[in-house]
Amino acid sequence: MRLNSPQINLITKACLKASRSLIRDFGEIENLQVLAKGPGDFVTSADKRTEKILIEELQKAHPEYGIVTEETGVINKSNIENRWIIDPIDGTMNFLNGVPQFAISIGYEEKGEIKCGVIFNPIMNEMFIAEKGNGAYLNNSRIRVSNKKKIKDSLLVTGGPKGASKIKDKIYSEYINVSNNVSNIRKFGSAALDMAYVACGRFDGYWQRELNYWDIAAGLIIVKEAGGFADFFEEDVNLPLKKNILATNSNIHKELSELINQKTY
Ligand code: 2AM
Ligand code: CA
Repeated sequence: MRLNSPQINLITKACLKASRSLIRDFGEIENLQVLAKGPGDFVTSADKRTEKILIEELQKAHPEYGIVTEETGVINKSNIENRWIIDPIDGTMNFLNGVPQFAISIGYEEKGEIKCGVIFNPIMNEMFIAEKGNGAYLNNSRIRVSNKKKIKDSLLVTGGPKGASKIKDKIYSEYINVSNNVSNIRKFGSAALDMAYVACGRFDGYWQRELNYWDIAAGLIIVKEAGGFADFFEEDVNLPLKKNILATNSNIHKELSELINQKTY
């Protein structure tokens, strides 16, 4: 592997350290204390413990960096030049149900641009890594998006709507519209892994509305460095923190974008 920025080394070390307790927690899932955070959204003690370890490890090297996390919120708010964007467990619902489809996701952002990212599924021992200009990797192997040319032959992945969504009908009709034009669609429950799977060609494309930045920050650079496209679509001025994301191989991007933008609802 030829990725060697100090930030990548820091993130991968932090992920490996945090994953030890995460793997233990996953093994004892039934004993975990579960708190309700809201409809369709849960937080576990494992989530908090994982995040604490990640923050401690990253802060050892750069106490001055800004940090945006799912559980703690924003640390060092004034530093917007260098920021870690952290999701300690993406795919919390899977984790809680004993489904091994979840990941730690960490992106490093410099002057508003994601420079590198890591998505680590500790159960499958799959670490997806990318650094701007240096390609994307799964463990030690270079990865690329699929070469599927036609959207009608494509296998896509999506997610949502979340329990509290106010646009459920819109999301369902969009799903129907897309599914009528592709080979099939999966719903795996981790935005970070959905993007990582597009990056390594397991899926040809992914779209989802109403995500948070930490769900997809690392995925953005991993898909792009794997030769794919990743964009936000339909930014909502009333919900500036929510992201609608579209990530595909290099062939079907325009077609999927058009399908999503067709107003059938
Ligand atoms: P999480 O597991 O960290 O909560 C599942 O479709 C994807 O949507 C996961 O990446 C999940 O992240 C995210 N998700 C679940 N509930 C959400 C919410 N209320 N707001 C934004 N994203 C959510
Ligand atoms: Ca998440």
